[in-house]
Amino acid sequence: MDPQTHYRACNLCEAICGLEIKHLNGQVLSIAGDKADPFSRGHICPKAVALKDVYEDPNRLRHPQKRVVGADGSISWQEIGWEQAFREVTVRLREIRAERSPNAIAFYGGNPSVHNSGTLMAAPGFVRAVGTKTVFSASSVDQYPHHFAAWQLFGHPLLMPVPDIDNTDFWIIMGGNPIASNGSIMTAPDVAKRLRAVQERGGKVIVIDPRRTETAEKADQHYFIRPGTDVYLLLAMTQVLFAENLVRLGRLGTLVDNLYRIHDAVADYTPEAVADRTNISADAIRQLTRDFAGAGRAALYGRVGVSVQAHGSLCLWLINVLNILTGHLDEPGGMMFTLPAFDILGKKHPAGAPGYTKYDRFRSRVSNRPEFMGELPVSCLAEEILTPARAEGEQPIRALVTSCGNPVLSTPNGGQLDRALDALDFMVSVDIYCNETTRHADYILPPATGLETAHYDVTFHALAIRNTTRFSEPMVPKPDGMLYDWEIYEYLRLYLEDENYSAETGPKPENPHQKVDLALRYGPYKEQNLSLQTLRNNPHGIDLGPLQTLLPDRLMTANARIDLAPQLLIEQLTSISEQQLTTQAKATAPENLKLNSLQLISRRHLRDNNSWLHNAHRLVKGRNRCTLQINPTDAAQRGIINGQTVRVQSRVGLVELPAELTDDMMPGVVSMPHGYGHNRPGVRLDVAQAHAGVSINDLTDETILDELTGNAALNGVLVDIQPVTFQ
Ligand SMILES: Nc1nc2c(c(=O)[nH]1)N[C@H]1C(S)=C(S)[C@@H](COP(=O)(O)OP(=O)(O)OC[C@H]3O[C@@H](n4cnc5c(=O)[nH]c(N)nc54)[C@H](O)[C@@H]3O)O[C@H]1N2
Ligand SMILES: Nc1nc2c(c(=O)[nH]1)N[C@H]1C(S)=C(S)[C@@H](COP(=O)(O)OP(=O)(O)OC[C@H]3O[C@@H](n4cnc5c(=O)[nH]c(N)nc54)[C@H](O)[C@@H]3O)O[C@H]1N2
Ligand code: SF4
Ligand SMILES: [Mo]
Repeated sequence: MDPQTHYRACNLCEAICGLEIKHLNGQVLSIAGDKADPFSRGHICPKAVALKDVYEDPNRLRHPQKRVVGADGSISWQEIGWEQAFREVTVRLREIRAERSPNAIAFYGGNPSVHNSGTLMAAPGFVRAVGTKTVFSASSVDQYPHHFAAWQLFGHPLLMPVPDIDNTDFWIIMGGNPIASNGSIMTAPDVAKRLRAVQERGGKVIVIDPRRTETAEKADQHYFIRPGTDVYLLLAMTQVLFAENLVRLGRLGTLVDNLYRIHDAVADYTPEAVADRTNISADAIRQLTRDFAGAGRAALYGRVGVSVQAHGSLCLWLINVLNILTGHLDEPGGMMFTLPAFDILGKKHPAGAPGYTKYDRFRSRVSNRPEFMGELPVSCLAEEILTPARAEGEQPIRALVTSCGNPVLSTPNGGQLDRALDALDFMVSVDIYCNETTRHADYILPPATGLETAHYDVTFHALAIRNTTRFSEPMVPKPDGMLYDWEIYEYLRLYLEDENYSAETGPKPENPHQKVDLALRYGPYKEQNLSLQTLRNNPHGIDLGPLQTLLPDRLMTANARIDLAPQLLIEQLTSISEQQLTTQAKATAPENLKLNSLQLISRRHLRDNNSWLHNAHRLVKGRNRCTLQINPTDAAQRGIINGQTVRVQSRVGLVELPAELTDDMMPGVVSMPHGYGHNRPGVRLDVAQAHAGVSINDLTDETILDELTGNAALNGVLVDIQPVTFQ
């Protein structure tokens, strides 16, 4: 038999590159970029080959696992059938719900949920069947502030603008490293080439980051900014716009309200007032603002670095405001809105309706944090488990379902969460590995994954810098005895809803990809006769053209206007203006830390993918990437030499790892990758354990949050660093 060729989109990161995979009888022979994909044009990165590794990985779970504790306390895992797994899991969930309450059962959804249309569309049905409000996800260690700003300004949390980098002449990147991450809230395959193209047409790229990143290396200019101080830079840039009469609202002039309130709110934040705090000189702030305002086509783009900090929501709000005030929002080459073939925004609210309301409808029990988008901040998860009921009717979490997530490594104070998971009565994980989180589960339910699945990028087409659409079929049928993720959620729902449910005679799981078909048929491109069948006939994907100007039609606010100065954000700004110290600095100043503490930030490497690709041999080989990067001056002050093991301590924990001395770090700031720390008992990841590293989130502090959203402030944590001396 001849090898077959399979075309699909890589679902590992947000770039959704097209792949061309040669395979024979289910054996992967090669993975290359799909040159006929109109969007990615043949680009791939080294992670794409890891799809083969995951597909073949002997550690990947292929049958439901039940944890068995022996008489001597030893733990073993028993392979069981699906019928037994579904029945036992739902019996326990029903019991806990009856004895306690639905809210005693928590749910955590991790990042791959969004990269997996089966989970994305089927998991919510199961959560509704449980009836719990205690829902968490990786969104609150990531992009909550983006959603919050989008909701406050444009009326819907998913209406987030993306930089039109193919047409821009001036691109400011704050707190993003797309050359390593391949872009985020900006689906842009081959971002390196697109960045180069900006420069080749005479444009400029400016990076603002406490680390001289791989992106900064390629940029025209890079400014070191002190972690957590971006809000002050943004306030000062806005102040300069008013002070130098650079505000040009352009087409949006008739749509915006409360311009004067912005003017008043920023008036005190002159460049001189913020220069020391931010580490960016007043002259540089003025020049940057003038250049940005004066550029014909310019985009100010911020990402994880400005989102996972104590002022995340203020930063994302001001970034949007700056784009609006300079006429760069909703204009080619600026920050633009997408019109995806599967439109995730849903229907507009009827005139007079209150608009989007999913904020603060309820609060977390222990820290009183507001709900947002139907979820609570994951920083609260451990305390919700560990804090007993303090009053009649209070309901601690007693059971947890995790889906595509590894919060022990990915959320702040992961060490505490690790301990909290042991205190649960019951835990279930829908996951392909037994890792740092899922090893605590009573049952692990592994879905077919990657090459075995059908996939439509519901989310990332909606965040792409060009409107395109593409559907991936499974490369091979899923192996006998395996279920797709959507089947697992649908069965859990069916067994939960009816205790006498039988898979033989009862209703069958509903394939969520039918929803894709409907969305395509009745979506924005219905005149082009889009359907699942059209996409099947076009396996390289279909180009729907560059981003278009969409306002005011696309606005989702109740009054179809943009309030530049929403009350919640103005109040938050007033409260930080009144503080001498930032919330972050206050909360991170533990008495036992020395005054010469450094600020810890995270970094990403092209060959990592959060916590879960370290079992792919070819992605972890080579030099150890789990190092503490530190500026040589800071190292010398502490007597630290390159390669030496250092002890890093924060309020919440302590880790030891090798130091890597580099001028790429701003003095006063150190960096570690996240997603490492595989050296825990019971983890079944042979390759990852041989490259275990340590977890940055054993240092990050769950009490430091963005006040408005509860998003974790993972960056800027104060740490004390000492060389480890061997005796
Ligand atoms: N300090 C620090 N912490 C961070 C960050 C940071 O920059 N610094 N970044 C944050 C960000 S942006 C994010 S998004 C989070 C990510 O946080 P998480 O989503 O909690 O972590 P991941 O490492 O992505 O875990 C993915 C899990 O999904 C499983 N998985 C993979 N494929 C499938 C599949 O097809 N089906 C199922 N059911 N499971 C699958 C993997 O085995 C793994 O257990 O981490 C956050 N944590
Ligand atoms: N290779 C790889 N690709 C990935 C991932 C991965 O783990 N590995 N994860 C995926 C996920 S889940 C996401 S969300 C995206 C994230 O995509 P990006 O946002 O591009 O990710 P990072 O590389 O973490 O970039 C954040 C930058 O912010 C900087 N920074 C830290 N603190 C501050 C600060 O206070 N101010 C400013 N201005 N900058 C700061 C950091 O130095 C870093 O360079 O990447 C995705 N792609
Ligand atoms: S850039 Fe992202 S989508 Fe493209 S091949 Fe690499 S991991 Fe896959
Ligand atoms: Mo993320």
